[in-house]
Parts: sequence; structure tokens; C-alpha cells
Amino acid sequence: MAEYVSADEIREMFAQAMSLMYQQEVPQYGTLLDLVADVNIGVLEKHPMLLEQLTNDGEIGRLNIERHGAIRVGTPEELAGLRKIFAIMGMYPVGYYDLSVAGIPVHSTAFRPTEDAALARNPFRVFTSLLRPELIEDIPLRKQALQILAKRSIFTPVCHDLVDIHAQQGGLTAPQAQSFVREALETFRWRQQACVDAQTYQALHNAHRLVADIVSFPGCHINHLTPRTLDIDRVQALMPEYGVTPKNVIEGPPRRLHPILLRQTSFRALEEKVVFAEGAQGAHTARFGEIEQRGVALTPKGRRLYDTLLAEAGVAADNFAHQNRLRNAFARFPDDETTLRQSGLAWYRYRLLPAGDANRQAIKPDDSPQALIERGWIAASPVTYEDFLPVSAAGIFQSNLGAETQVREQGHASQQTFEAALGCAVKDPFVLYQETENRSRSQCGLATVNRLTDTD
Ligand code: OOG
Ligand code: NI
Repeated sequence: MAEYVSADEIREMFAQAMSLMYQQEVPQYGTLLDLVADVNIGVLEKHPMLLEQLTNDGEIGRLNIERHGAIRVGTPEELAGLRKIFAIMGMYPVGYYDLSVAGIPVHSTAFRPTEDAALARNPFRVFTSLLRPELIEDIPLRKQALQILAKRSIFTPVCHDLVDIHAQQGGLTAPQAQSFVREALETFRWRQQACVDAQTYQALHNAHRLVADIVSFPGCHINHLTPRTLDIDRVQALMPEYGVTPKNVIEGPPRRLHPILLRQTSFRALEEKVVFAEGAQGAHTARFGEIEQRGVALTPKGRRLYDTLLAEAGVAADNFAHQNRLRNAFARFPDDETTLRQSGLAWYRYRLLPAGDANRQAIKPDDSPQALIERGWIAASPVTYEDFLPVSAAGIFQSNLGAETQVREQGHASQQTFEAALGCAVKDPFVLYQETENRSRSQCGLATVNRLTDTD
């Protein structure tokens, strides 16, 4: 029997190829990678405890290769095609994000690995948005957009064949995997040849800049790739020195001793040349750079508190004032690990220390993890947040759409419609985090928890 390349390996090859391609396409992304690497080294040198913690948690290996990307597609068939391609790379749709509330005519999911080992190896994720044509108000234009989309094929014929071969064989051989990565990459490549004329582009653009971005081109170009930093405030402050202008505010929670969820900032990329169908030249601005800092994943209870405090904090125009507001509001969000754990606000992974291993039979399922931690038998480490935040995502979308905010009627969130297009249900991120914590509890001989129904 032929040896097949693992999904993890294919994902790693693909993430690497994508990063190289984006560095060529958007040179500022390369600059950002240098900046983030410099800042990360600086942080680790200054905080040896953090280095030790990241090493123990198995996070250090993935830090410098960690990226997320984002794409936007036009039709259910395209979304379903992507689902198959990402599945070959061990990436599955997790979570549902409704962006229509922010006046953005799409809804989204994130394709990402879901298993501990796969995440530790390379947690490459792609935030994937599907156009909601019903939110294009001009009905003739909506029809025209759908006709344009119906004519394009965003996957190469060889890519289609390899997806079929994978389904028949149950895997890909090394040469097939290499060819698959090469062909799949074509779907995400920037193409300056638009498939519409300048006038149609303008009409689509007037409906919404995002509609023009999704409909006018032959593929679904990657619109950003995001490295992970250990100190986003520092990167934000240094960006101008590296010739990059960041967006006004860092999205997400404030700086904390124990980071939670996800903080993000981005910069607007340069205009790119396009050639319209009739040969006229033009420009399109869609692609950008972004950085993120990830913290611990929150339970439903922790997430409710986060959402409440974020709404309370509101938004200020400049980052200094915005961070101040956040800091004030988030004073009510505990910032020590023991409380985060014991109040069931965040997810943790437990592991036996040598003393605990030697006394395994003495551990009772109902023992308090805290008591065992204090005795030196087990250790707890935060489960990293692997997903996205809708309010932050809206802020990232907006900052790259220009100043105008087209707030429109809130289109009803429609997870069902999205899942029908996708061809399967999206996974619930809370279930995945809870499974991770519970697996680790079981390995220590501790009882599992159910925090999905907590109502406090
Ligand atoms: C996606 C914006 C959302 C994030 O990191 O929250 C996003 C897009 O602009 O297509 O990438
Ligand atoms: Ni992003």
C-alpha cells in the first residue's frame, strides 16, 4: 500500500507556501514578519518565565510559524469546495460569525485544526466569509453579481482531480500532496486581471466595497495573513518605525497579566493595479496586514463577561483613550490564574507532575485541582484561544474598507443557510475547548466538568 502524507504535513506545506506567496505579493507582510519576530525575541529574553511556560505548554514550537489568513467567497459551491480542500489539510469549520450586524454583507466561519496534536504542530486557520447576495439591495445588480459568480471556477482542474483522488484513495502520496499544495494555492493567488469591466466594478463597489472584492476577480485572493505576537502593544508602537501605519485602535480586550481571547490590529495595504475586462487600467484596495496576540480561551460564562465589559467600554477614537476605557471596564475581569480557573471563566489543561504521577492512585476524581496544584502534583496551563471575535472582525473589516461605514438593516443571522451552503454543520468552539480540558482532567484521574450550561 502506498504511503500517504498526513493532513498535518499537508497543512504545514500549504501554510508555508501561502506565506511565501503573500510575502512576494505584499512586501509589507514580510516587514511585519520581521517586526513580529524581533518583538517576540525581545519579550522572551526579558521574560524567561514566559519562555519556560510556553515551552512547557508546547506552544513555543508553533509561535513563529503561526498564521491566520482570510478569504471571501461568492457562492455556496465555492464554500463547499473549500471545505473539501481544507479537510485534506486537517482543517474543519469551527464557529459561525454574523458580520451583517456591522453592515458587512457576509457571514463566516474559521477553518482550523481541532485536535490538540494538530494545533500544537501548526494551527493554521483561515477566516472564510461567504457573500450574502440578499444584502445587495439593488436587485438587477444582485442578479448580475450572481451571473458573474456562476461563470467562474475558483479551483484548477488538477485541484478538483486531486480532491477526488484523495476521496477514492483515502490519502495523497508525496508527489500528489506536493501537486495538491501547488494547485490549491492558485485559488488564493492575487490576479490583477479582473473578470468584469470598469463600469461593473464601479457599480459593485458602490453597492459595497466588499461586493466588488468578492465578485470582480477570478479567484478568492488571500486578503491578509496574520502572524502571532507576544506583545501587540509593542508591535503597534513600532509599526511606524518600520514604515507601516496601523489602524487606530487595537481590537479586543485590554493588555493584561494573563491575556484572554485575542487582541488584533492591522494596517491598510497599498492599492494594487487591476486590468478590467475591456482592458482599462484601475486600482483595487483590499489586501492588508494584521497581527494578533492570543490568550486563554474563555468558557461561556467568561465570554458573557467579556461581551458585557466590551460593550460597557465602548470605542474611543485613538488607541490610548480606547485602551484606557477598556482597562477601566475590564477591572471587573479577574486577572489571576487561580480565580480564572476556579470561577470557571477560562479553560485550562491539566497535567501530572512527577510527584502526582508517583501518587496517581491517591488522586480521587472529585479532588480539587487547586489542592493538587498546591501540593505540586499537577500543573495547569491556559488553553489558547484558537478562534476569532465578531466585534473585532467587524473592526478589522471596517478599517480596511475605508472611512465609510454602511450600516444597513441587520440581515438576520442565518447559521442554517450558511451550513446548508457549506454542506455540513460548523463545530461549536466551546465544545472543543471543553473536550480539551476534560481530556486532560481524565488523564490526571480527575472528574470532567460541564460548563456549557452554566447560567451564572
Ligand atoms: C476578514 C476579517 C476578519 C479577523 O482576524 O478577525 C479577520 C476579512 O477581512 O475578510 O480576519
Ligand atoms: Ni484576520
